[in-house]
Amino acid sequence: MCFLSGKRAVIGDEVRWRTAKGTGGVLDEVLPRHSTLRRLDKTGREQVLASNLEGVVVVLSATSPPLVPWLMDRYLVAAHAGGMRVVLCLNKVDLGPEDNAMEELQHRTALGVPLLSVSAHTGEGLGALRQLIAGARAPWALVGMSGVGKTSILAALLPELDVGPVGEISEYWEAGKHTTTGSRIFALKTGGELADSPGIRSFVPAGLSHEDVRRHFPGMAELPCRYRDCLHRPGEDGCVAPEQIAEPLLDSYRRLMAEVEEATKPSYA
Ligand SMILES: Nc1nc2c(ncn2[C@@H]2O[C@H](COP(=O)(O)OP(=O)(O)O)[C@@H](O)[C@H]2O)c(=O)[nH]1
Ligand SMILES: [Mg+2]
Ligand SMILES: [Zn+2]
Repeated sequence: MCFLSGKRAVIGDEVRWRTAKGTGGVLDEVLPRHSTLRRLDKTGREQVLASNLEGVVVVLSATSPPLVPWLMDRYLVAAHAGGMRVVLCLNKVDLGPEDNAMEELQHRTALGVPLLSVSAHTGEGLGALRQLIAGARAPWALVGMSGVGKTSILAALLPELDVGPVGEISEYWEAGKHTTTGSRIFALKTGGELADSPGIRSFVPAGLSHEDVRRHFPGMAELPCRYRDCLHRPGEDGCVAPEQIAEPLLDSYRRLMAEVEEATKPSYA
């Protein structure tokens, strides 16, 4: 692990570094990030979770653990706002469908959000995930709650236990390689690169404006409300969101919008 004046390189970062006696190396510079996934940490400070990814695979399970709709929506908005693609990935389909979860997912797929259904245990659907990853120019990362099966999916995609790490930099002053801390990026034999990530319980996207939320939340940008910049908040004049957006999706949107409003409120301290 390398440190740069207290600032950590995150998964996907491209860095300049040099070898140093007694340590793994010294990190000189984190190169500009093409895309980022950012959230607020527990203390309210902005934290970059990953950078330079093609996208995130939001791993979900319908039961054990149950689907948490608002969490996947936050990943969707944060990743899109940060310049990344998003694919929802319902794992554990071998356990059978669960009506509530399927309905929640359908609200989103109907608005164009891509969904893969897989089972890390039976291998069902993993071909489509391999294909997605093989076709990308940058790594994808598995994100989502603890227990949904991220590590199981990674292991299923690496049956040969090919842990050929992309994150280890082998040449002095070599720039443009991916480095990781804790998590690593794995090269798949079938092409492309994939990283695991630790599960997180809450996700408050960082650095978002109201407009970012409106623009990147599924279905909200295109609504024909009376005012073109309508934020679809409760009681908004001439807002058609309640008629056109499924209630649970609108609730999730409004909850995120309210949180962003709270986070971006000017303080007069
Ligand atoms: N039935 C079923 N269980 C799964 C599947 N994938 C993972 N699990 C189980 O879910 C639990 C959590 O898996 P893990 O990969 O550690 O989840 P992570 O916390 O997201 O990395 C483990 O008990 C796995 O055996 C699946 O496709 N089907
Ligand atoms: Mg895990
Ligand atoms: Zn509206």
